[in-house]
Amino acid sequence: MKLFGALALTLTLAASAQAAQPQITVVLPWTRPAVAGTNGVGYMTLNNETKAADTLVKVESPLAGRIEMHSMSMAGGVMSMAHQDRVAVPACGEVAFAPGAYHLMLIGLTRTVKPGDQIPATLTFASGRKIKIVLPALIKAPEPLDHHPACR
Ligand SMILES: [Cu+2]
Repeated sequence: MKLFGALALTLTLAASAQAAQPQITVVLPWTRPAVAGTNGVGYMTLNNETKAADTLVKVESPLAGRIEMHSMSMAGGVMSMAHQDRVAVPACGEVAFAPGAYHLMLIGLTRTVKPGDQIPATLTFASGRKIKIVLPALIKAPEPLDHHPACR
């Protein structure tokens, strides 16, 4: 009886530790409608609730030939995009992929993306962490959430 109790308690603790595991969460992923063969864009915010920095190294989707990470900057009144191999996600911090900033370029859409469509993608981090996301196609940027993830 006593043994069973201890075992049940251990399992319960293990389950709650699993649920409370700090992680990187992806907030408000979205894309814009675009025609097949052209390039789409992707936006999201990465929230790192962990005390370990990580780095986004790859983004893939079955609906795009490839996905590049781009930064955007203004120099002498000219907006330019630069390809980034890696995007750092600081410990206890966040990185926004948003219009006018970092963004995902979905190079060579394999089909037309209409408003309301859902584009699946997989994020791979330097740590080996993989996160599957779905980017809904929206005509207008969503209202940003007031999110303040706890860092543990
Ligand atoms: Cu770009």
